[in-house]
Amino acid sequence: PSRQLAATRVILFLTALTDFQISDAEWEDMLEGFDERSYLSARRWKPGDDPYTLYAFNQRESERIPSDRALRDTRHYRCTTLHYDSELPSTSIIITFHNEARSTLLRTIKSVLNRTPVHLIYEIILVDDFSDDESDCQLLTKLPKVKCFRNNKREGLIRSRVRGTDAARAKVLTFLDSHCEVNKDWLPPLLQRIKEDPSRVVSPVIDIINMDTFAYVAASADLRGGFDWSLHFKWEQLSPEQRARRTDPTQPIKTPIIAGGLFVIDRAWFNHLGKYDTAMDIWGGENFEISFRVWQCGGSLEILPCSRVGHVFRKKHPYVFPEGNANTYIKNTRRTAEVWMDDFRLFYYSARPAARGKSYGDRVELRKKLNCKSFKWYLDNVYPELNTLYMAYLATHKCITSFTNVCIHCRHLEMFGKQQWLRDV
Ligand SMILES: [Mn+2]
Repeated sequence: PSRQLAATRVILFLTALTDFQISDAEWEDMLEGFDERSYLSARRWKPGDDPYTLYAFNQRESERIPSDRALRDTRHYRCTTLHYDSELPSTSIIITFHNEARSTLLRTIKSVLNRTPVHLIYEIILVDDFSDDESDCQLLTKLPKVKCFRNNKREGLIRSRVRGTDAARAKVLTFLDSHCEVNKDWLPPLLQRIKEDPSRVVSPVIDIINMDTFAYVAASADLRGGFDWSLHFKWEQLSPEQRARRTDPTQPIKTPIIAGGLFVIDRAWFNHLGKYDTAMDIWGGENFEISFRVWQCGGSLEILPCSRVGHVFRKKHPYVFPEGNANTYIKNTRRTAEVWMDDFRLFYYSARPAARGKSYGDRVELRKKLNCKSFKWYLDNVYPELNTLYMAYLATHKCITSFTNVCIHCRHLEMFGKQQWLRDV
């Protein structure tokens, strides 16, 4: 066994030097060096237990499915005719998790190792956000390219991701959720767009892994990220006009906001833009903050229909928020509204009255330093649909259509308390 270990070390060392020269046989040996059966059996679902209790998805079904199952290629057929540069930057893949099911975490990693050209994976960085069992993460470092970092207290998604990015060494960062499966050729389209323009932040189309059956289902490729004034994320169908303009279904879709779980960004650009707001807790709202920041500070966000990654969508979070789910979301989104939305934050406060009076800190200095554009610019150029809704409302209430004059001229708004917001925020 010790000779085997030494051999594995030599292989790992050579791998680091010469990724291009790994043979398929060597790569398979490295994958087989991980004892998957004992990893999974140590924390299996037990007959009689409710299979939803621990993870809010069907743990039993997930464990019945192999870590390397075949997936239907859900892309438009024209995607298979596209060509990508033979030299693309490699990426550090960052996966943060807290008490993830071993079966889904492993399948996320195995799908990456099985469906990505080896030389494009610089490393896979796991950040274990203080899970109950530290070996969930540690044992996985026997898989090639996988590193494990463990927080010594619960930090939440945002600070965990920053920890992962600070350790990352590749030119490009790829964030994945811990219950995903990447599909065929998922990575080259994403890296290609960033190689051409590092200010782009790109996401795959997120296919649906059914939380009950774990069936892999194609998502519509005609969606983009949208939201309402309460900063509630929603998928939006492209409008008929937008669809009419899309003559080529392989073209990127510009999106006002990303869902946040899965995306790819140039590492230098991520650092330049101020990473994440590390005062945000646990989960939620960070996708608004980074989306506004990218757009307003000179970048762009797009969804690439020829890149597909499946994700287990759940109805609730399987873990607790120490300060409560709603409070955390409000804290995180208020920080976003105060720094990035200018006077339009008033509409956020009207939609979320509970956010008034909450502490939020600020990243205003960062915004000044980066010399970013206004939220008005964002509404006019990136998400006019949100503004239109608001303007239509003003028009029906006989209000002035310029935001700055609203409260002077529009008495009808008083019934919605808008006069009051101006005073108390
Ligand atoms: Mn998720």
